[in-house]
Amino acid sequence: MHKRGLMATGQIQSVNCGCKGIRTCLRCEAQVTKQHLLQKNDLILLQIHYDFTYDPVSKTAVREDESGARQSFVFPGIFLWENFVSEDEERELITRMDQDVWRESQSGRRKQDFGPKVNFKKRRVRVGDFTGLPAISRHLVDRMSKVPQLASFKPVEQCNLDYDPDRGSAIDPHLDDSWLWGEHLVTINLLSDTVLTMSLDQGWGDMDHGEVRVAVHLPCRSLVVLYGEARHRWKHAIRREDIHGRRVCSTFRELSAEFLQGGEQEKLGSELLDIALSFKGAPL
Ligand SMILES: O=C(O)CCC(=O)C(=O)O
Repeated sequence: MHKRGLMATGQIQSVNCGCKGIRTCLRCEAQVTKQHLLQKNDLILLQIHYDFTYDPVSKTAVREDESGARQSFVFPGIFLWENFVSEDEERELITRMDQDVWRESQSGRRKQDFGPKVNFKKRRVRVGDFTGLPAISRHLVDRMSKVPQLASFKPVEQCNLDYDPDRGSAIDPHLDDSWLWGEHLVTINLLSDTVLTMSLDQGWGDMDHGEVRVAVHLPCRSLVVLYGEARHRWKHAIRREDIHGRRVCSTFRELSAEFLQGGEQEKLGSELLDIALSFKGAPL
């Protein structure tokens, strides 16, 4: 059992990064004093973590407890494909991405979006300026369909994220929306190895009084699919300390049942998919 202090930093105003609310990166943290970081209404939590590592062969989460005894449980909902792209493809993908504008995003990330215009709070989606996924993704999407779970995967959105240790890039633990986005989240990890941290706040089995975390190692050029429990129950995150060099990822999302055949918004879904899969897109 590891005890560890976590500090939320309150609201920090910043002029030259994309952070809002409680999100921070190294750039905006440099603008405030330590005193501000420790101000009265900052939250300091002592949390207990149980840290497991995901074993892709046995599909289990494994750890050794304080006495050296091995604990494990089946961890459902992850598929990993190592070397999904070759080194040449990786170079070409990055070169193409870098020809487009990277926009500042939260927590020291930069991003490029190819997808419909969405207001998640109001549950509204429209085509907006969406012109499709980028041409270079066509062969990647074809290749994905070789994964049995992805045989009928039709991505309607691609989001490229750029992480840099000098900006303190990270993404906080979260669940992706499931009103608009469907069962599978598919991510290609480029340029450096990292760790996808899966977490359950309220614990698991005997460990019901602490946070349970499972480290999923993502080698450079691998593809990872989250579905089932890993998609809907476990939060996912990339921690700042797991970014060791520039890392770029592309996440592909499909539509939920409401936007597919027989769903209430089938017509809109079909229009969005036609645009997405024309592969003529430019980032928004
Ligand atoms: O960087 C990643 O691999 C995860 C990205 C992610 O969780 C997201 O875009 O919601």
